[in-house]
Amino acid sequence: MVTITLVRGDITQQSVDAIVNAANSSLLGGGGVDGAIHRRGGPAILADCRKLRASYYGKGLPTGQAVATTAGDLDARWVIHTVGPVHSQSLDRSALLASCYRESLRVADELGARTVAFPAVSAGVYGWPMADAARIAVETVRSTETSVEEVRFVLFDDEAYQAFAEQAG
Ligand code: AR6
Repeated sequence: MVTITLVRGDITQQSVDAIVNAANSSLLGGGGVDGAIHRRGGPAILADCRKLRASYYGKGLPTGQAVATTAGDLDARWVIHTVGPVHSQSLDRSALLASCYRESLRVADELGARTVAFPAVSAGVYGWPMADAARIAVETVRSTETSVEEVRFVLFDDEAYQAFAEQAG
């Protein structure tokens, strides 16, 4: 069974097989985790993303899916880009958020990654309430069959860390 660990910190500083990026469907970068990963990982990541756009994902990577690129200068072998749903008050998009974790683990399995770091997908710019984002993240990882040995949630601030600690504890 997968071991869940929690770290307070910056996901770009993690030493793991794969770092998951909370991307947008353009795959061409943005703010938050996405901006930090491209900044620290260097231009090789964007070059791979552009190739993916030109080949498989001309219309962008759909919400809830995941795809891997090089990790460039990061201390990891791959970045797995996933597109979280924007939170909605009127629509329940939690299945799409769960899909981000499941699909990222599926891609990690295909790659042979054993350690994977995740941010709190959708819980920043995309507005997902942190407690609910943490519940979906932990429940989905626990209920997904995977060869990944460690899932490390890397939480940027106290609120995020506490929310994940309540779920994973
Ligand atoms: N390490 C770990 N967590 C971080 C880091 C970091 N370096 N930086 C921010 N966080 P967000 P989203 C936390 O907005 O909500 C981008 O522009 C942050 O505090 O990065 O899925 C993309 O291009 C929050 O708890 O991702 C998309 O357009 C969590 O990571 C859009 O934002 C996720 O925040 C995606 O929005």
